[in-house]
Amino acid sequence: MILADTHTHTAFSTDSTSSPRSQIRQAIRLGLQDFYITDHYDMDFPGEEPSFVFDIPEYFRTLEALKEEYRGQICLHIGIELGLQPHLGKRPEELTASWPFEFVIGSTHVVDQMDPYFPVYWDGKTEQQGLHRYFEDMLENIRSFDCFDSCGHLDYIVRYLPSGRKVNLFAEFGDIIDEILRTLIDRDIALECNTAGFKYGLGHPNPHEDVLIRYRELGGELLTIGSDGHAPEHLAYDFSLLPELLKKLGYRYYTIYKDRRPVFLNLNE
Ligand code: HSO
Ligand code: ZN
Ligand code: ZN
Ligand code: ZN
Repeated sequence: MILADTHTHTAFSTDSTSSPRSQIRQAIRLGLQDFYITDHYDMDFPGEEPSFVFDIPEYFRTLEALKEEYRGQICLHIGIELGLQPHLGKRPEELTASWPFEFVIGSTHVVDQMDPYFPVYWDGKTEQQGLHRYFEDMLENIRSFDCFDSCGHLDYIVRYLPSGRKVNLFAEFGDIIDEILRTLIDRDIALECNTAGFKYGLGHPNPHEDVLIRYRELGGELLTIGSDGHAPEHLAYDFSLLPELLKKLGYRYYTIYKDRRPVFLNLNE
């Protein structure tokens, strides 16, 4: 079984109401050994009020106390899902250099001041243009930021296509996806397998199996696994499917991070 969930949220995230304690207790019930809370921190998230940011000192105070309280039952890791946008400059790196995060996910949520989660992102562009624009910014983020360990949900945007159609990523965007994967490999950044794709009814994790296969073919070896669960019932979502699926796609190991360094776990255990 998969023994770690490396991508989860609590009420420190604008879009979750789950207390950290309720998430940790569920993770223990599920039998996880390592559990990562990675709340959203998107600098300059669009909107009137600041959102998708949290009080960092309070986050560490709360989670460090819980880490101690549950020591021996589960290994809690204090992580962050950092939203990247090209114009943020040095700010993300300054943040990760200033605080002892144990694991940092770098995600592209906002492109041209819009999150594709909101329908307005799609106004005035074709789906093809909206998808391509998203991958362009992701590539720029991966090239320019040196502050994260794993690339979150590479095809996040396919969850929110207005038509709900299935996209053949390699037929339509193969060149840019290859460039994203090669850049991750060159920079020793992991690729995330995010099982929220199953929760969204896509029938595949994010990214799609084709991307996971291609990453292996190109020599990629760092694969992190996360549910992106915002509530207890979504933790370790469909993790039971993963050992067989990932072995079929050419993987023997998955990766967790301890103090920002990769540790390999066997998919057969
Ligand atoms: N970034 C979220 C999706 C969302 N965007 C909610 C705005 N609200 C995915 O966890
Ligand atoms: Zn979220
Ligand atoms: Zn995300
Ligand atoms: Zn997330």
